[in-house]
This record gives sequence, structure tokens and C-alpha cells, in this order.
Amino acid sequence: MTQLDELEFDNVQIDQHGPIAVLTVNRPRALNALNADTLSEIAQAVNMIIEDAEVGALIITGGGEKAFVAGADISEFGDLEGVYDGRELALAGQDVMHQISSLPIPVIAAINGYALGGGLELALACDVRVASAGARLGLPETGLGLIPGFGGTQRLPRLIGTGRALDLILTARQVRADEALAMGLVNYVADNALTKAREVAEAMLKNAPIAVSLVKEAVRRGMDTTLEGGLEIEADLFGMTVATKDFREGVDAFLNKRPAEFQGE
Ligand code: DAK
Repeated sequence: MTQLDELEFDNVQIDQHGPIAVLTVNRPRALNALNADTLSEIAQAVNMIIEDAEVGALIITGGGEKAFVAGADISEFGDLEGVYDGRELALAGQDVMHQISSLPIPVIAAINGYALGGGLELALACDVRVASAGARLGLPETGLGLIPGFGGTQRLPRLIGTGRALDLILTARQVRADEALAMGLVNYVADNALTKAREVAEAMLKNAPIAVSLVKEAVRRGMDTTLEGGLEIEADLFGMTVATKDFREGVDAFLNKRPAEFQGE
């Protein structure tokens, strides 16, 4: 099987160290803006990651010093025409974001600079966001005559609430990392976002992989339904964890005062 870090793309790089894969959007000359090729490469890379049983956590970050991703590539906007093109492109971009948000492993955005427009939407598709102290986040689409099209109008209010989301989208303003932290838009602010993201990934990797994956599923599916429906989902998935060997291992390790060694079974 191809090693993940042997995959060659023009605008995306994957590095794998043990169970942590780092996907770097790497077009620093355009502040890592998402052109069609880059989006397609991200989708291909994520597909490879899904199939690699060795990978237990994914970090997504941006190449260069200045940006995570400074949005969709504005130089390609001139080619867009009419309702049909726009709708199709939004659906295609949303598919990539959905593919990321539904990965069965933890996905962490290491926001090392500007995360604007489609770049913030990419970060919103991740489970947890770590921002560097100098990062700037925002959805500037309305200033370009657009609305967010890669999930921003849906994921942002679910994450930070309707009022805060509408403020950010309608003003199109950029927020600094500390404000983003205060509003729950990011989980951590650190001097080095990638280093902190690795620490967070390592903490998650200590836990039982099936439980980690089922928590993601419970939260994701639960957010799209009623409380009652969500509790049903939780009960079903809880039942699945109780049937795992990892549950036995976790209990035995606790009772015997030793670290658990989970096998993902
Ligand atoms: N696209 C293309 N090139 C970009 C870019 C972008 N989003 N952002 C930066 N660049 C390029 C700049 O043009 C510049 O290229 P050169 O002039 O050197 O060739 C280079 O990156 C460095 O940028 P600056 O010189 O501007 O750097 P500064 O430090 O002065 O400013 C900045 C940094 C991030 C404040 C500034 O670059 C900026 O405002 N960038 C644009 C941010 C933005 O508005 N992004 C787009 C958000 S809207 C859709 C679905 C989704 C979307 C669209 C359509 N459909 C379904 C149709 C999403 C839309 C968005 O993401």
C-alpha cells in the first residue's frame, strides 16, 4: 500500500508520524487559497486517509507563515456563471467538508494564520480548532457579493450560536484568536498551533478508538435531530461500546491501577 507521505500532490502535502497524519494545504504564494485543484487534492488525500488503518488522528494546517487558508481562490470566481454553476460548486465543496467532518478519527485544524471564507469553513468541518496567537478568522463572503457556500451558514451557528454567527457573517469582520477563543470559535490559542494540535491529538489517541469514533458519530448525528432522537442515537452507540473488548480493557486497567492498552476492538 502507498505510504501516505509518499503521495504527491501539487498543493497538498501529507506527513505521517506514527498515528498522526498532517495534511498541509500548501499554496503559500496565494495564501493557500482553495482553487478547484486544491479542493480536489484535499478530497483525494482524505480518501486515502480514511483507508489507512494506521492513522488515528488527522491535523489540517496551512503551509507558509501567514495563512491557514485565505478562502476560496478569488481568481477563479470570474469563471462562475449563474445559479446552476454556483449551486453545483457549493455542493461539490460541501461534499469535501462533509467528507472531513464525517471521518471516524479526530480531525484538528491547526489555524496558523488567516482562516477566511472557505478557509474558515474548512476549519469548521474539523472537530477541534487550535489557533496561533496571530491568526485572523472571518467569513468575508458578503463583501464579495456572496454568501458562505462551503457550510459556513450552517456549521458556524451550530458551533457558536445564531447571534454570534450572524454578527460575523453580516459584518464580514475578521476576529483575532483571543476573540475567537472567547466566542467558542476555536478551542485553544497557542504560540505554535501545529505543536498544540499534536498535543491535543496525542491526548485523544490515548482513548479507546471505537469510543472516540462513536462519540463523533453521536454528536454529529445528534446535532441534526431532536434531543429525544439524539438520546436514542446515544443509547444505541453506547450499547456498541459496551460490547467492545476495549471497554473490558478500560475497566480492567482502572481496577488494576495500570494504563489501558486499547486495541480498537
Ligand atoms: N484567492 C486568491 N488569491 C489570494 C487569496 C484568495 N482568497 N488571498 C490571498 N491571495 C493572494 C493575493 O492575491 C496575493 O497574490 P499576489 O498579488 O502576490 O500574486 C497573495 O495571495 C498574498 O496576499 P496579499 O498580498 O493580499 O497579502 P496581505 O498580507 O496584504 O493580505 C489578506 C492578506 C488575507 C488580508 C488578503 O490577502 C485578503 O484579503 N485575501 C482575500 C481574503 C478573502 O476575501 N478570501 C475569500 C473569502 S470568500 C463558492 C463557495 C465558497 C466560496 C466561494 C464560492 N461557490 C460554491 C461558488 C468561498 C468564498 C470565500 O472563501
